[in-house]
Amino acid sequence: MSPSKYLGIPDPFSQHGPDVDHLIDVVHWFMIVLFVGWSIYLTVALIKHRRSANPKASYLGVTNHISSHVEIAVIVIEAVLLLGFAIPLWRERTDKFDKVVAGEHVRVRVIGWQFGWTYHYPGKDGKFGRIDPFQISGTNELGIDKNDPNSADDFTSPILKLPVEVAAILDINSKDVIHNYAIVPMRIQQDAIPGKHDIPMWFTPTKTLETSVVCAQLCGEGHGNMVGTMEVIDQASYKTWADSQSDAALKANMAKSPVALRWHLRCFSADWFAMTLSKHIKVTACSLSLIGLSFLLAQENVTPVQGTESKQDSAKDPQKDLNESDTPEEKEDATAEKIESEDTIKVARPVTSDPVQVYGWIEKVIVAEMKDSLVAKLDTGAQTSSIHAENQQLFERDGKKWVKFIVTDTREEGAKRYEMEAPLSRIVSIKEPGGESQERNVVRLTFKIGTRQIKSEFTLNNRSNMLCPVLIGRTTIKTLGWIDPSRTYLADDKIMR
Ligand SMILES: [Cu+2]
Repeated sequence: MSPSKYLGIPDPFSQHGPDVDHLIDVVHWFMIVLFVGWSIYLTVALIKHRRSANPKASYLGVTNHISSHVEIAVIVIEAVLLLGFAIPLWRERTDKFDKVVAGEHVRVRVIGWQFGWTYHYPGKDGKFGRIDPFQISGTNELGIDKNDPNSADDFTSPILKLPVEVAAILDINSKDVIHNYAIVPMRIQQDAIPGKHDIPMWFTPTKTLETSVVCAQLCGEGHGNMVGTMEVIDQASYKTWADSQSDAALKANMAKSPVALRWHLRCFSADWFAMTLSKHIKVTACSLSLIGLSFLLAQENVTPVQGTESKQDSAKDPQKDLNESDTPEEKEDATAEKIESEDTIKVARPVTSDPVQVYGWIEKVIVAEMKDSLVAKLDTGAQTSSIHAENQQLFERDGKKWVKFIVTDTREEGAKRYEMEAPLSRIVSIKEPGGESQERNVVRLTFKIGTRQIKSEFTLNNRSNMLCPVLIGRTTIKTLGWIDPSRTYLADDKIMR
């Protein structure tokens, strides 16, 4: 009889699963023996040493050594459990890892976030693209560097698919807080620690199944929603699925064809061509293809310098711009310069190389904890976002300056008034044409637009005579997507550029 059968845990579906269950059984048997033993001892002690049978207390107490022997036995059994079962099981996990990496396996990166899991597959080339946290955006949620040739056939999936009877190595990481990736039927779990390195865990599924994966670490209010799906399928179906996903990703990336990828592909085809020729011709062909390549690049005006420039642009932290207390004039000049230099490129440059969401020039937004939405104008002519705020009051909290203010819909008479508080980011002075300069408080607020939730700086001012109570400026827009100035309210529709 195994106690683990009565604990409500599902059957094991991994090769090492029965070993874990065996350990659970041994520990539980030991606990049962201890429980029964102690219960008998306590009952006997209560009856034997009751007050009516022993009116006079004994000052000698127990004279035999049975209790010491029992204690030694408990220590020995615990040592056997640790040294004989737990440590060998752990050793098996860690020592075998190199062999697993060397043998046939499937490797997937598992990224936890508040609140869900995303899977990053390396694609047909078996190599993961470089990860750059600064490139994380609404359309590139893992920050996969599209300029890295290894990322060309990488794909992501919202569910984990694995082939049966092939070792699976999962590299666990997190985008925000500490999570714990747990697959109970596989008898395995691992903390997901945000940071530079993925933490690997491995197992071999023995049977096909569809099951849930959970977060086993309290990680925030939505922790309970961190339930994902995992499918173990037969090897042929897995190969078909993985290959088709990889091909589709490669095709999509080729269509977008970032500079580095084009470089890579040109070098690759030149290499292949050269390999088919004889040794002497090979050298000539290589040098020729190199000369041709540089000529081609020079002609197309796609210089490597521009490639790095665009990479730096997309890698730039969008929030950094918001924090900079830059003068608006300087910013304008820089933008103008950039537009001029891009005149030679005939296509519009997207925010990222992925498809981006298109928004109307007017959208509904929900600011902070508000129950009703406010109408927002998306204005690429304005740099910073602003919001209509009444009764602004500065106060101090924990040695920091905060602002208390009231937000309300200026377009509706008697609209609900929301009292808000936020730490003061900075104060800007704004010069109205022909007027005196005015100081305005700037705070960081979270708002929802469509399915996106964004934190952005807002200038608090009186917008009662403006068209909309909220204005979204271009520092925020550039992290959102594209604007279609001929339409309104597109945020809820998935319209992609
Ligand atoms: Cu979690």
